[in-house]
Amino acid sequence: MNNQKGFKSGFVSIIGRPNVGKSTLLNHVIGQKIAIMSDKPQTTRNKIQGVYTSNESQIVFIDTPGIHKPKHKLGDFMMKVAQNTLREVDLVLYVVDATEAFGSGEEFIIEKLKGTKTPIFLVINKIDKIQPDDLLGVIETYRTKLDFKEVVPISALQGNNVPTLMEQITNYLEEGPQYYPSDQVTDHPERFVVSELIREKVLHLTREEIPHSVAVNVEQMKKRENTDTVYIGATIIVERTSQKGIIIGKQGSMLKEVGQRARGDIEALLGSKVFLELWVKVQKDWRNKAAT
Ligand code: GDP
Ligand code: K
Ligand code: MG
Repeated sequence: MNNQKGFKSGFVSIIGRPNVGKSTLLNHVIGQKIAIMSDKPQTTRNKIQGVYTSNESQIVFIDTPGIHKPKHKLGDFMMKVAQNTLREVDLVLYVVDATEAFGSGEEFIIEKLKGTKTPIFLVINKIDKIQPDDLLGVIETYRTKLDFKEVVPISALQGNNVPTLMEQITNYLEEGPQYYPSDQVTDHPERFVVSELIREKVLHLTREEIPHSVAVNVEQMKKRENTDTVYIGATIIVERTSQKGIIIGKQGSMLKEVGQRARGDIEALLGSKVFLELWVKVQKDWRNKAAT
């Protein structure tokens, strides 16, 4: 973990209308530098979409649901949630589509943004689809609507200018701690659920032979570069060598079965393909040790 002087960290919210390229941007940023992302809705107010960690900084991307025009009552509520989130983050990336004419959807979001003191970057995406000359017009249109701290044209798809965007973001962050380990990208609840799913399979398949005290520690959970696969490495911790033998089974057959069943559930949980690697470790009295 990094707590060195000069290390910067902060929370950033990516907002914008559907299809402007928010997910593509996040995937591009996170895809190279860690991450697991789940599209599953979560009940927590501030869903972490991804964590970018470099030697100099850590940027935690926070989802901001409900920034669009509300269609019903829940929409009004979501709008409040969105505005609270915008207040709490350090920086807002407002992503727009360079190929789309400015319209009421953007007007609506800009009205909401006017109420926040958080610095806002205008990120003009899909510049690979327009002529350089046309970009100036797009910039001018938006500039007159709101005071953006930075205006950054990018192509999230091809990666053009994304490194510049990351630099600009880092410039706006304050010195701070590394909140999450470099290999971690989801918040704790998901890791916990994953470990519980594995534990459940162990207990179910081994019946009474393995006590409930068996523990599962998810060591790594990481999106593999340029794939949709999430790598998960986890250790099953037992107290006796005999228990280790049972969990591994004949020629590894039991562990294989545990892994296959757990993987199915985890894939459903995360909504992505999972490569699951399991180890079994004997650690005498781990419960007592853990308590001290
Ligand atoms: P979101 O709804 O804002 O998350 O948008 P997505 O990231 O899902 O992107 C919507 C569509 O726009 C997808 O088909 C993307 O491939 C496409 N897209 C996103 N960024 C770019 C870009 O920079 N250039 C081009 N040409 N297409 C893009
Ligand atoms: K969003
Ligand atoms: Mg999206």
